Amino acid sequence: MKIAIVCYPTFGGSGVVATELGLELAKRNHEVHFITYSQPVRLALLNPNIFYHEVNVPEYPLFHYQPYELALSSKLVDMVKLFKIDVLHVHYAIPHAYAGYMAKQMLKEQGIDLPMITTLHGTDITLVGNHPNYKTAVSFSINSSDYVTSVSESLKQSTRCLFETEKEIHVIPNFIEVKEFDCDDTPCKRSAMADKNEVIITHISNFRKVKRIEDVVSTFYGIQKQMPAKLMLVGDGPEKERAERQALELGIYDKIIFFGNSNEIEHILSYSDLFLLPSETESFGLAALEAMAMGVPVISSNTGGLPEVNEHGVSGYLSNVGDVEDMVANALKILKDQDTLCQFKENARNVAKKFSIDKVLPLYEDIYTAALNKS
Ligand code: GMT
Repeated sequence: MKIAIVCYPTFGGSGVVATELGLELAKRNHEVHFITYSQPVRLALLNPNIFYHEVNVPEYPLFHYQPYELALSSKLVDMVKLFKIDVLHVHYAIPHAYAGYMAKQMLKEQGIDLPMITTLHGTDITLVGNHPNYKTAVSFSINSSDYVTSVSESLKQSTRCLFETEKEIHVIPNFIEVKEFDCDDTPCKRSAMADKNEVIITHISNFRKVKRIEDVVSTFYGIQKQMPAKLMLVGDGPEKERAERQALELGIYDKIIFFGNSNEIEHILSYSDLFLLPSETESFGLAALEAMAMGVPVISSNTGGLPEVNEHGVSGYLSNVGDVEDMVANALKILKDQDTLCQFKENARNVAKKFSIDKVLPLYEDIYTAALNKS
């Protein structure tokens, strides 16, 4: 099948899912065309089944806002015709589903029926898409898609609550490749990050308000009062400076390593003991799944789709949003002795296996086939 994928090319979860999906589809002999404004960060173009087409938006001084959707929909029409694309898969409703719909309409005029699948990822529904200024267009885009998928049951329910749509929504969770790994094999040494007696706590995100970075730092503060510990903060975003200030105020700055954006996620996770994800809302929590796949138990909030990923008392623990005291207590329950920690690490990996790419990818292939047969 020839599949066009539209996504954000950045470090965000939706872009990562779209890129990993495309790479895996290419391995299974599908021809995959990424269409976006820059090369996705995790995209390696070494596979002959992978293509990348850049959307250029010419700057014109008349425009206060440059019309990306217009350039994207034009590019889609051109690429679909040139490469005889079978299906279009857009990730993140805004503005991709809207631009995809316009491309579909233009192609229809030329006698081409292009089925469009829209995958809802989270903030396109719960935060941004729900804003009154976007809501009408997002509702329209969802209803105009041939198939709609969401990354969790929770996001499906939120979409039903927040938008006027009777559209069937297929839940296809985030996925992961659970690899065999050996901590000792990693080139990046644990000893460079922490002393032998220190536990390593990790958080990875885009440091937006929704991630509640203040709770990450406060939870770590509580843990390190009870046992020697280091905190690794990976990623970049608007809340990072505030986290630095908080760490200084609490007197724990020297116990925190700020990494910034990194392509070494697996290495960092391979020597982590615990992962923190206390988000305000989280449609799925891909970062938690990535941690679990590397055998890292998760302390998270119980919001959105997180309970579908992090099994309470098995792969980690869930707490109410903002309940730092409970998160500290739960973290200490896991870290209290080596046997308990090892058990949670093993459990985390086993739970992650439920989301293995081999199980999830066929669900997308089925949707593509159904969409193609319908058109
Ligand atoms: O919140 C992020 O980390 C980025 C965001 C995105 O849109 O790229 O992630 C969303 O999509 C991910 C992939 O489906 C989900 O795993 C994240 O839970 C979701 N983020 C939120 O709902 C806040």
